[in-house]
Amino acid sequence: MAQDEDIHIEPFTHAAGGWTSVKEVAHALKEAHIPLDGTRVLLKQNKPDGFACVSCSWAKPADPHPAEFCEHGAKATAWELTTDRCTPEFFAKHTLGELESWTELELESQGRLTAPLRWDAATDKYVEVSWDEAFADIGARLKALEPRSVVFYTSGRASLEASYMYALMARLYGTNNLPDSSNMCHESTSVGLPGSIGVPVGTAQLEDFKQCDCIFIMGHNIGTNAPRMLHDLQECRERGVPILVFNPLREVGLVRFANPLKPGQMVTPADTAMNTQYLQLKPGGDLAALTGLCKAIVALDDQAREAGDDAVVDHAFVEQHTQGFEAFCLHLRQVEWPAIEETSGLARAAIESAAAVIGRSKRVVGVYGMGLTQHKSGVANVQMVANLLLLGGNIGKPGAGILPVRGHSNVQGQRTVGITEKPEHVPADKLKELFDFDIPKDKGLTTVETCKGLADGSVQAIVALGGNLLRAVPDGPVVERGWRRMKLSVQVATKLNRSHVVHGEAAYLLPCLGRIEIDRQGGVEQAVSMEDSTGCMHGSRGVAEPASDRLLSEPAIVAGIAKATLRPNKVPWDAWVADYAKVREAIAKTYPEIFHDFEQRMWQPGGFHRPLGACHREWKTPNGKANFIVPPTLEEDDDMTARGPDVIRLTTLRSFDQFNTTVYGLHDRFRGIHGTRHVLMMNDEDIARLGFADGQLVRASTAANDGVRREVPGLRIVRYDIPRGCAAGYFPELTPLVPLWHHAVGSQVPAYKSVPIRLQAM
Ligand SMILES: Nc1nc2c(c(=O)[nH]1)N[C@H]1C(S)=C(S)[C@@H](COP(=O)(O)OP(=O)(O)OC[C@H]3O[C@@H](n4cnc5c(=O)[nH]c(N)nc54)[C@H](O)[C@@H]3O)O[C@H]1N2
Ligand SMILES: Nc1nc2c(c(=O)[nH]1)N[C@H]1C(S)=C(S)[C@@H](COP(=O)(O)OP(=O)(O)OC[C@H]3O[C@@H](n4cnc5c(=O)[nH]c(N)nc54)[C@H](O)[C@@H]3O)O[C@H]1N2
Ligand SMILES: [Mo]
Repeated sequence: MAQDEDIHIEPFTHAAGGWTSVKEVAHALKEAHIPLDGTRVLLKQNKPDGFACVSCSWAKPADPHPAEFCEHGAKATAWELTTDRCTPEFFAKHTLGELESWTELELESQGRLTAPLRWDAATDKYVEVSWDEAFADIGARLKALEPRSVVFYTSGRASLEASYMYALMARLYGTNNLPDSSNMCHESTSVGLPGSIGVPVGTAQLEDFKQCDCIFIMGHNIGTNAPRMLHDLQECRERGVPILVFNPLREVGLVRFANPLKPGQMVTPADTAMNTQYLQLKPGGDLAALTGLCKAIVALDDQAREAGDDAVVDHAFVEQHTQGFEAFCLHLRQVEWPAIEETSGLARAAIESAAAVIGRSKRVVGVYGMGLTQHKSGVANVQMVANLLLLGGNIGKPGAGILPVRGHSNVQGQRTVGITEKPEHVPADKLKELFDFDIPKDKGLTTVETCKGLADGSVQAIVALGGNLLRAVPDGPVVERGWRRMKLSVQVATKLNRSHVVHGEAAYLLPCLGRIEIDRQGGVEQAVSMEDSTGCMHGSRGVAEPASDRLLSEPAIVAGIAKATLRPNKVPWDAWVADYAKVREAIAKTYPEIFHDFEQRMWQPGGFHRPLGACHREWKTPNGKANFIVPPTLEEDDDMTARGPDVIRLTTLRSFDQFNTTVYGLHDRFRGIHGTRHVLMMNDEDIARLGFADGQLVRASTAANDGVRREVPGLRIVRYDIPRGCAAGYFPELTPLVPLWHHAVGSQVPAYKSVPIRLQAM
């Protein structure tokens, strides 16, 4: 834990971006021991002939700026290109038992993994093995297991090529157990939107930002988590486009932004006010706020029509394209304002004023992130955003649309090419035609179900293509106990993390090339591809020399495991590894509508967009219409067990200095919290009401009456501008407070954004 003298807390009074951002990029490179070469690499980031950034999934423009990267992207690049190495010599010095007490930052800071490793039971250490030996033993162990007891997890960074091969391997092996990080992230979107508008992903594209006349942003911290989007938003603000923000915290990037790519803004202190209305709702208050917005829009429409003015609802669109409008309106009319105000934490007048802006606009883009999806009502939240947009006909026309901002740089693409536990989303006929096998019929495990399976012993092995499952999932300690009982864990990774250190009977840690590195197969440089948040596919080519000559690429590792494990099959694994274009050929044959002429189109500036019916008002829903879906409740967690004045609702989020479970440092610059991540941001009045003081250390425990003790001690209370009755703190430190059963109805995305907790003085 940080020493008191290292900790300081002071509000950040500048704009996001600006000089600080430029200085930080240089600092990040220096800290990661990356000399000048790093700058050369950064100039290739998000360029048509370069590599797709390994940080966020924001769109890559067709006409990129010479420096098309942000401070966070630079940091992620630096983190991957570091000259620090975590070698077999390091592991010779440390038992895994010892490494279990290391923090995430300490583990990852050892640098890039360099050689394939096998856990040696006699010494409790990772020892180097040859790739052939590793594959052979993994294959033998997997063959001895029941396919349904094996899980193939993916974190959203692996390319379309690696992901397609991985999914194919799992299905040939005999399981649809293919959960990925999306199960903890935007699965609420993938489950919610098909019923509403017939697509599993967003419809808005970069072009739409140029034409929209209103934007609302709910539950996404753009300044930290998709910073390049600030440039698009800034251009909108400069055109006078109103931006409405719904967020419990006043996030700096959503308040003020100085563009480091615009010299004028760097020389003068000028910056852009990024929002026109900031609605600080309670965590979990979104369903109520959205209901209020829709209710107010319908009321405005009633008034306008009575007065003979232009309608506010797009009735022609509603009539021609949608179903369920009347039932939805009936629901809206029945919900009372006091309930909306109480549940959202927003005043009716504030909601009405936002509704007037949205209702009067002709081209609205609705942006959202984890603040909506990671709730018990995550699916309903997403569908409610769709409802709001449908009222104004804001789906399927230029300048308008829904925009779920995805997490990992290729998480959306992995789902597109078969990483899914749901067999109905896989073109079984095409796979049969191409590879002459029937995909397994049983539904596979989601991430939450995988954790349950670990806890009850039914999951006996995990193969993970990236990620840090143990630190990302709820009820980590329970899951960890199951993890230790597993027969096998195989982790494909770039850097060391807790999911590699905790292990079962047999464990392998297989180091892979990162996306920024040159991937040579038989001397020929290979390219890979990804899908961004706006459904555009891009080619990506590594530019840096690999961290070690013992690394293999992800496709090569997948092929290695596949060949050692699977019965004879029709997949030309070696030919694919020798030439990734052949994998793309197979992807194009499996999904011709999306990926035809893949090889030529992937280098198109701006990428190529996947066809989405909703973008041109073709609704691929069961009834052929866009649907207004009435939410089952107004409240986020109406069945949460514990209530009472001492129970507050915790939302867990990312700091400035992290990428998910990868913690770069202890600073959350924009929130002004330095030197510690063990904090609880709380409202002044709550601190006093509960008898605490600013800076006091407390123990948080989950207020769920299920007999399980979940606690995080040593949390420092930080006075913060946040609504009453709630608190915010960092993931992954606070993740142990989230119960595994506390997840979104329908999508099983853990409700990381609203956990009832109690506090106790320490
Ligand atoms: N630099 C960096 N970039 C990243 C990541 C990273 O860790 N670091 N992670 C990547 C991944 S995998 C993802 S999924 C995305 C995540 O990006 P975000 O979706 O921004 O995720 P969070 O940081 O969890 O924060 C969510 C935002 O929602 C707000 N919020 C919390 N609870 C609620 C609520 O109940 N309602 C509303 N309306 N708002 C709420 C928080 O204050 C915060 O501003 O970013 C991706 N990009
Ligand atoms: N409390 C709480 N918990 C959360 C969330 C939250 O908001 N609150 N957010 C959830 C969300 S949105 C997500 S997406 C998950 C994230 O869950 P994961 O995707 O499982 O976790 P990451 O931290 O992104 O994974 C980091 C690890 O990936 C490996 N890695 C990095 N690059 C590569 C690569 O190129 N190839 C390979 N093979 N490995 C690589 C490194 O070893 C690194 O340690 O966490 C979820 N957990
Ligand atoms: Mo995510």
